[in-house]
Amino acid sequence: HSNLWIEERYKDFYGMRYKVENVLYSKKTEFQTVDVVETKGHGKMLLNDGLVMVTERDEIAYHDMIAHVPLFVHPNPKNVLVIGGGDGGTAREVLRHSSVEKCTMVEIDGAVCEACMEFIPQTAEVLKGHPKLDLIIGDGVKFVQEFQATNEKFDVIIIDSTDPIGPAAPLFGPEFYTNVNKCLADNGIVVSQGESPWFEAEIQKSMLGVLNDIFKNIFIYNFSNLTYPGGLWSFTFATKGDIHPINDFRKEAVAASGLEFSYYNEGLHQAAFYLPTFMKKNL
Ligand code: AG3
Repeated sequence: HSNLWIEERYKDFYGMRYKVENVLYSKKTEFQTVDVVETKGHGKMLLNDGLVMVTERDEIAYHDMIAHVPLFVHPNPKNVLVIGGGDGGTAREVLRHSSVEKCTMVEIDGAVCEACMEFIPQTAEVLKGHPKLDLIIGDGVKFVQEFQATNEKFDVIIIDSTDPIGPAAPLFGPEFYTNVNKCLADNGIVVSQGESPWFEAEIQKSMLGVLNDIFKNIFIYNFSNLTYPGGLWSFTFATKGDIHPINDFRKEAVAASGLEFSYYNEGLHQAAFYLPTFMKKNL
């Protein structure tokens, strides 16, 4: 019997190992290596360049928190943009909101969508066709540059990226966020995958600095999952107008939506913004 394990190496000092039952997909694309494996304990798992992006067991924590936090703060989110998120999990959660009329998703690597549609329908079913989804395979950096020529604006923009190495690196810089800001409506919100507070304090500090120069209010919030290095992970939250993620949180809308969540709830939404002391230094 096979004794295959996969390991995500974090820098040169830490690794997380998973027993693999089956390798389902493996492809070297123009951007990265994309693998889908069936694990023994975490269900199907997507890795980009050997880094765990999604597992069936814990993806809900990430996708609930990246999508529902901004969507229950914005007063009336209708037009949403997702950059990255090729597995479909973020778009899936965005599209559960009845106020949302259109979700545009811009993923740079079509192979990620293709692999997930075939092997991880839990997140990617929505990509096979949803009347409100506009799936674009293309470069998000270019997209936000060019989109300004239209007179459309987004209410919420979600940056569901990989780590700031490889194809996602520009998604952490000032030029990108200047363009994101121009694509937002007046009361718009941008939420971004914000890396590990334990291991990447410097990256978080630099992200918050970039956002602070461009947006009105900036915050960082946490959630925990099973598979990202260190378990505790962050999202940044930045607003174009004067919106506050707790004071303007539409609490009543959570129950009124009739949606059921297995991770997200009213209490967690608020608690997520209360930070460990060492993180406050970066704000
Ligand atoms: N986005 C990737 C989060 C970063 C994971 N980093 C790591 N494993 N080193 C996840 C995409 C989910 N839609």
